[in-house]
Amino acid sequence: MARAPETYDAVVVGAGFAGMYMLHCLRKMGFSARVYEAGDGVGGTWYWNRYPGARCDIESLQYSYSFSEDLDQEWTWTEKYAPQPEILAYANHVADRFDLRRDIQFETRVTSAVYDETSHRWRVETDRGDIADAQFLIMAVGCLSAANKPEFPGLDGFEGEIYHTGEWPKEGVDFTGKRVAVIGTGSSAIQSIPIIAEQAKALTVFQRTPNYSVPAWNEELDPEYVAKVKATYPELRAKARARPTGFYFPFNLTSALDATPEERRKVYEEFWDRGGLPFLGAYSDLLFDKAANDTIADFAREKIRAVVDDPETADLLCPDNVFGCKRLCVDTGYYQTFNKPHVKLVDVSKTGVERITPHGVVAGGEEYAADAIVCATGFAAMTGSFDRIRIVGRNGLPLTKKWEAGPRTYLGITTVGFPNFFMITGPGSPSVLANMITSIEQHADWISDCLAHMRDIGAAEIEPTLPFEDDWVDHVNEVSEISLRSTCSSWYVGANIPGRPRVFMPYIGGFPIYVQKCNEVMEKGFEGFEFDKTPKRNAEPAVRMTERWRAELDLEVMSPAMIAARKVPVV
Ligand code: N01
Repeated sequence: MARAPETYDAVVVGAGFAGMYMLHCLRKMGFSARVYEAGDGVGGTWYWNRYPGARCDIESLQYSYSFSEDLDQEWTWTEKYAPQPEILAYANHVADRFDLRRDIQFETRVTSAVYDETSHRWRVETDRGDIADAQFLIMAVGCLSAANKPEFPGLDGFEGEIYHTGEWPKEGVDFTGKRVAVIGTGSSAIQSIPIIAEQAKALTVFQRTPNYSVPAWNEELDPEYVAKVKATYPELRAKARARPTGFYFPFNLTSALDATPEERRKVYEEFWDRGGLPFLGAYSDLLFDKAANDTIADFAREKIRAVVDDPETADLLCPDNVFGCKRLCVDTGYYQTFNKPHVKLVDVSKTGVERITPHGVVAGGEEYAADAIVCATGFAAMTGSFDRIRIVGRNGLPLTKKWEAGPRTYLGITTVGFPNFFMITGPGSPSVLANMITSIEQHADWISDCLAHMRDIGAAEIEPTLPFEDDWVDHVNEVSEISLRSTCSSWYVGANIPGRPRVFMPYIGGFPIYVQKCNEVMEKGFEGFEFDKTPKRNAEPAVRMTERWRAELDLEVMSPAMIAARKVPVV
């Protein structure tokens, strides 16, 4: 007998940092909710990516929730960049602290969600046979969650073990005494390779495109420093929200081209010594002016050559594309690893990985023996997790069909044809170009106020309108074109996966500018949306959860970018 549907105000898909906070907000606003999560625990990205060396690359004191001052005070990070187990422990602490688990159903994957135009509700089905009937469907599926597993010929016949960094076994993997092949040299590879090399008997790294990486200089946090931050945490959080990247770091407002070579070297050395992503703050025009970018790229290549002993290997490790165009990597001992006698780099830029044999990997006509293969091959970014679910909107339109030429959204939160459907950090929002946790909180707060507004005015349905969506998509594209980041083959544009449309997916206009836009849309009674198919009901809403996002823009930091981007603020 078919199960009767369970009825909720909202179904949330995913119990990562987005799903957890969304659930907290929904409860706070008095909505009933069910969260479905494929894993057997909370944490999302930090649940799945358990590969050796996984850690955040935004300082933990900022890469954490900011919605609860009590939480900020009671949790203590131990390292500048927390390792994955500590971040997962934090996620579990939050789940317990806010009693979230009772509304989360684990080990359950949502398979289908179909909108019923008559009832204005979503019918959601799972791989466990659940059927849920909900007014709102909120996708908290993450931007980098659907693993990209290239179908290398012969992979099925491999007699050793095969792993993907994004689906790492819970019990861990011991590579001691093994010959390991790592395919890929993105952030996951760059973090894991030094640790795998410590265990493995032999390590062969297959590189299609080299990446720039800056040292993390990770360290244990000094308790005095932590106490100092905690004493003024709200101020730090406010400063972070006002920054284009949603986190705070020192930023040099001058142009790289106005400095002499000697001055530049001094500045680059100073920012290199700080390490990590803030290295990109060395000058204001690095991501807008190719000549400025060449100066930082030269400096980074020099650093690689200074570390790597074998000149041929060093050459292969030196990228020749725009610095920071692909997501910048942050490492601990990555380049040094290639000086170890049992570590070998194989260039597959021309031939690709040709095939897998039962005992190894073939590239350039040569077989490299391996007992284990680690695919550090990334994700079907931004839209991959949506594609895995059969999502059907108005008039039977599947989301995959609507997005077949690339995702189209209004604000990266909603999309025409899919009423009562919300995305947290969806394509067309800052998401991966800003502090993800900050981006998540801003979206969940905005969605909460939107839903509460609908309850206030008695609306059953909300949907964006086409002209506003088209304008937003045009704006997202236009802004991306003035940043050098749109110029290379990265996962930002879907170029890592054959056959995907090439569209710059995240919004690069800067986090505060984006937040300001979301605030304005809301203040104008949710401009660009229709409630129950009539724009007349767009009354001024009450500001509840979004109050804290009404931050002043950090114009000092924005202005150089504005100039560089012809009056459009980009970082
Ligand atoms: O994935 P990636 P990732 N044959 O797509 C290669 C975040 N993150 O998991 O560049 C051979 O960056 C591919 O080559 P190419 C962060 O935002 C953060 O490492 O496409 N190689 C590339 O080298 C990051 O950017 C942290 O030519 C193939 C690699 O595999 C994002 O997640 C840590 C191939 C994939 O790199 C994704 O990172 C980890 C093929 N068929 C991740 N297919 C932090 O530090 C792909 N490759 C917080």
